[in-house]
Amino acid sequence: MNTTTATVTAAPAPTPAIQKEREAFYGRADTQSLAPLWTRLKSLVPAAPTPAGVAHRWAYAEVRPYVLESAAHISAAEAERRVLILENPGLKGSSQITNSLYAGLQLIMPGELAPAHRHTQSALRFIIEGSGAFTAVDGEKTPMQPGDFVITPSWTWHHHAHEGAAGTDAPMIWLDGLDIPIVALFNSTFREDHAQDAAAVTRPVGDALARYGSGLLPVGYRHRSLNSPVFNYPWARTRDALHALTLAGAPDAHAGHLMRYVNPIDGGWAMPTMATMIRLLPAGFATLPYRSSDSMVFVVVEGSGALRVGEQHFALHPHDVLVVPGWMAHTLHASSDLVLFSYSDRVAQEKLGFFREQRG
Ligand code: GTQ
Repeated sequence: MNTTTATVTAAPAPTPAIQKEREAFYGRADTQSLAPLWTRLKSLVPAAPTPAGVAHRWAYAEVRPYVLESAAHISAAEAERRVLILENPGLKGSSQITNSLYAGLQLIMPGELAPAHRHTQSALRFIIEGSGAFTAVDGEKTPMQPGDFVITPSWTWHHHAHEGAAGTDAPMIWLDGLDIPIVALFNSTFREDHAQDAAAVTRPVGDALARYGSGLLPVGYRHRSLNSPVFNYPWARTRDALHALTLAGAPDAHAGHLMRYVNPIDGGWAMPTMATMIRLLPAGFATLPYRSSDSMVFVVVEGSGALRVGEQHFALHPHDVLVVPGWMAHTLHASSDLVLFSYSDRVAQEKLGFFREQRG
């Protein structure tokens, strides 16, 4: 029904003659690179987010063989980064998992090195399986262990290597999350290859965690990065914190026991463009519906259960990766204690003032 007020009256539909004149005008305006807003206003400025991409699950049991097979086709050195991109089936050809973010599964085999480079995109790593590999970021090596959340800040040199012996040690697989589409939106992409395969390592292993991630800070320390100075949040600590929470009280009805990875300098998010969180849903717990304006990527860390997005139902098993487009209400159900890592562009939306969420 059309709304009629003192100032807003529904316009009568244009006659074919008027419509023809308008089309002719649009054609002439186009020669001056001009276009009418009024034919596009509702789609340019919709009442609520229009779905970008689809909800989807990459079942780890199904995609793992492909990730491993990639090693038969190309080395980490030749590929530079041997990654299978998790491309949203609703965003084919975009290399995007959401409207604003990228995801991929990276594989490094024992003895391999992925050479040092740097770029303006920020990367997060969530370690899925394996042992014996490290990433070196801005002069510090950190071993990667399943469940660790690792940050590669914008424009920091980084390389990855597996120190295990070929044939005896396990391959290492992790999820890469990058803000490639955000940086592309601003067309501010820069990259540089390091002169050496491995950039210089100047600090001992564990240095950043000891200095900045122990509830302490060096006196007089001046922080100069937009990222947390802690660049590996080890799973052992995260798991202990989550399980302590289960003893302390009831989970949030819409989210479970939900925690965010924090920058110890200012209490903000750990990264400037990607918000990272971890949650635990106790066995038998089901959340009430929740939606937010950020499209979310989930990784199942432990346990099993289900994710419902509208009419869609996805069973959840360890290491599955899922995407929920923004503003789609969803619920989670835990069959066993269920731990989920997630990342989204929420931190960027909050800074720019348009993040929204709705419970129920
Ligand atoms: O490890 O530096 O998945 O530069 C995509 C681009 C990983 C990386 C990706 C990258 C990297």
